[in-house]
Amino acid sequence: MERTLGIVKPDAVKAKHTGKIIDAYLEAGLRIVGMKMVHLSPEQAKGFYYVHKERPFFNDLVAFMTEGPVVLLCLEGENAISRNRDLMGATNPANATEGTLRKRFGANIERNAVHGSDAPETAAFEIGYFFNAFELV
Ligand code: IDP
Ligand code: MG
Repeated sequence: MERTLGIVKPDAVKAKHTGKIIDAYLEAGLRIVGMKMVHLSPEQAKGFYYVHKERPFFNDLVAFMTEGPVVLLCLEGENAISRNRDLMGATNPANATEGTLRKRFGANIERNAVHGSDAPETAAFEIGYFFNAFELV
């Protein structure tokens, strides 16, 4: 059993895709064990994406992730991390497989609708960054 962090990013929340994305997680057999809507501050977004702080797109990414509310989800299931990455599709929606969340709802390499942890270590960091033990059922 594994846990991963999913985020419905501000573009997808604004476009009213939250319900469809949550439905896709559930249909894929991922259980929701934590969920909340928040509007991230710049400091919170920078801390979450600190691994990318030297990347040229970092400031734009922080601006994007703070432009409106996001939905944070802790998802659980067997191989939840890689299964969620498969469900999401490639970072750039143009390269994403048909039917994936980023193909369905992403606009471009930045505004790509969803986040998903990419490894057990990052999942542990990301879940702990946003949820405390009492918020996970
Ligand atoms: P991932 O979300 O598929 O794991 P990462 O490389 O970890 O992709 O990048 C984190 C986020 O940063 C992406 O989801 C996307 O929103 C943004 N991003 C990644 N690469 C670029 C880029 O080349 N230009 C603009 N934004 C990018
Ligand atoms: Mg990543």
